[in-house]
Amino acid sequence: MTKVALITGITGQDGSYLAELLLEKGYLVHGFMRRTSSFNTARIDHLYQDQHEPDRRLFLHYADLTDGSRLVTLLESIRPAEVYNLAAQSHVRVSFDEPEYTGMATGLGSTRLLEAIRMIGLDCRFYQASSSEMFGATPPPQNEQTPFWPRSPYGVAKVYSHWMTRNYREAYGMFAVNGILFNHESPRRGETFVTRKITRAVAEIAAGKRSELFLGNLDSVRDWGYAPEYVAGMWAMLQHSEPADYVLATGTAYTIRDFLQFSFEHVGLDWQKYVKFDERYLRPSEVDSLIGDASKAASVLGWRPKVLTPELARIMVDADQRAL
Ligand code: NDP
Ligand code: GDR
Repeated sequence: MTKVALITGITGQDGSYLAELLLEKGYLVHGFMRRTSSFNTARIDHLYQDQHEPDRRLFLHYADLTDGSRLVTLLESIRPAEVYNLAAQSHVRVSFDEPEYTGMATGLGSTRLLEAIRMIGLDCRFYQASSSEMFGATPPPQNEQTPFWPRSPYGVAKVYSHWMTRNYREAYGMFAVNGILFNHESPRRGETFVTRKITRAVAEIAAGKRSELFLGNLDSVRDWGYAPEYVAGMWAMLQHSEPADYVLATGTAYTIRDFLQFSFEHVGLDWQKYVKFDERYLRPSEVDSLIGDASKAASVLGWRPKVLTPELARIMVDADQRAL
């Protein structure tokens, strides 16, 4: 029988790659998107099928994670076998400006979804997009046993969602899992995250269209992987016989300076000539170092990342040059 999946946050980076993967696997895919005054579907336009096509396999619905009754109504009618909760206010810096909204969407949004599933008695598997930001100030390497010490309203909201997901698993026997994903990027990464901000600037600087790039803290260490490989890991978590939480990461560590180096040297430029400091991009409390240990995902799911940060930077610069 054809499997039915639901993706919240289908218009985001991960949602778009996951929709592609599930369609390739033969699923019927339903996606929740927000109503916005201008189009927000650029990442999934290539998958879009007209409503009147007879064999349509992608269905989009307006829904906001802050609107619980809408989630109940839609889940009741779609009755998916797998629910991937990827929607969130996902920007760490912005979460300091909008802590309350971040709590409502990134935190309580997951509870609304879990509670909707429980209320209608839906038998489905649930994936929660947990984050390495939950580890915050706890030193690396971080794995499933590492204590959380979130350093932003975003990280705090994700910890809440993480524990609610575990609680629904323990309290109601739900197949609910947390994927604790370290940073993963791609040419579809939002333009205000540091990797994409850098690779877009590199493309523009190489084309002579600009001469400066303003950034904040260049010393933080991140474990950057390639988004399409990470959504395959999400799917694998929901196919396993037992629900459990998994870290996905490359296990490698680079600073923002390293990412600048990889990106600028790919077009033969010296980053130090173009990068300027702007304190507006600093965070009130920073996460200094995230380096993941994904050995559980490797041994249980057979998940192993192939693209590491230097190659990732080149993929993203190439894509931004083509887009320009
Ligand atoms: P994006 O920011 O690219 O996508 C977020 C998605 O959530 C978008 O579709 C957005 O819609 C939607 N959204 C935001 N607020 C709401 C809301 N109130 N109701 C409904 N939808 C909403 O994030 P990513 O794709 O990078 O990440 C996917 C998930 O994984 C997020 O939950 C993120 O926090 C988490 N995560 C990401 C990591 C990463 O490195 N990328 C690492 C670990 C966790 P719109 O397009 O309209 O803005
Ligand atoms: P992060 O990603 O906070 O790790 O969250 P981001 O790319 O925003 O920041 C990474 C590091 O770069 C430093 N930095 C800057 N960041 C941004 N955005 N803009 C700048 O100009 C800049 N200059 C320096 C930051 O201080 C930080 O140390 C991402 C999101 O996708 C989350 O949703 C996800 O959960 C985590 O990754 C894992």
